[in-house]
Amino acid sequence: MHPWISFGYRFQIHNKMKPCRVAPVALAAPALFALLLAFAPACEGTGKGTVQIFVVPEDTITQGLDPGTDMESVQDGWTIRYSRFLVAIGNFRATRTDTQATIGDSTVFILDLRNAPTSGYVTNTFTNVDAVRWDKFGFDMPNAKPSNQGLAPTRQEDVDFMIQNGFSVYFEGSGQKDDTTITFKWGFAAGTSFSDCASPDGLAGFAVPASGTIQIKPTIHGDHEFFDNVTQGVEITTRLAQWLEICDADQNGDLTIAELKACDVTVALPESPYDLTSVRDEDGDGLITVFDYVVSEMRSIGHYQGDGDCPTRLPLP
Ligand SMILES: [Ca+2]
Ligand SMILES: [Ca+2]
Repeated sequence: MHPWISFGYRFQIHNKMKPCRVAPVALAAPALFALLLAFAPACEGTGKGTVQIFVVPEDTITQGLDPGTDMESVQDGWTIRYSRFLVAIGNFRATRTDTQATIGDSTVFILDLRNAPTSGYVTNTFTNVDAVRWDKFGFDMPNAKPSNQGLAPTRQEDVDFMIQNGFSVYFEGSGQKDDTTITFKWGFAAGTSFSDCASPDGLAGFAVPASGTIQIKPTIHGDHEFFDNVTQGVEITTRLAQWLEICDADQNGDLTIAELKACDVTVALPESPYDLTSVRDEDGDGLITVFDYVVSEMRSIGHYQGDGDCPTRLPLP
């Protein structure tokens, strides 16, 4: 094979995402070699770009869930609203499998998602990043620790509250149906890492555009404790909230963690429609209760680019 043709062949192979369309016959003319180099920066994989991380709350957190019959609604008539929703999130990281190169920042933030800026919290900006597909992306939602940082408009007292309690997630809100209102204030140490994130169209990680910026949006969902199973991948589920009233054993209109731990799943979350296959005994009391169910759901609230999933989840301290 002519050396220039050979070069052209390899050049194309190494730019799998968007091969440079230079015909081998052109490469056979050494006079055009400089021309080829001039075009090379236009091919993906040869430039540099910027990656911005935005932490975004799903609108179930900011606006709540409404009752109704469509897919996203609460099917059994309950209206859910949050008044406070705090998370620990960070250690954003990406790897390209082909070279094992990595980018990332281990900083963990405490964020008030109920009062998040309209476009989310910009937590990180990585510059001078190879303009290729970084196919492995992940992040952590660990139990809050003293080294964690707040970001405005998150209040320092909310940061301190999360750190003092070691929560990964904390929320306050209510469920309302007809004349019944059930309030709740729950924190969980449900530290979890989320990896192998893919966007809703199934593409792994993200592609950095040469001389451009890609916006990465880890998205926190606010409806998982009302699912009828612990989903992985596409969220095929029905949203139900009657268990809020069933578990309020003393019927005082406030559902406590203690009541969740005492709430029998066979009564509150009966088979058909509930599938508790993935629920673990999170508090180690030897029983599967509604508390275990809610904690298991809290280990699945980290998503990617809206409804994209991060199917590899592992417990974190
Ligand atoms: Ca109660
Ligand atoms: Ca348990």
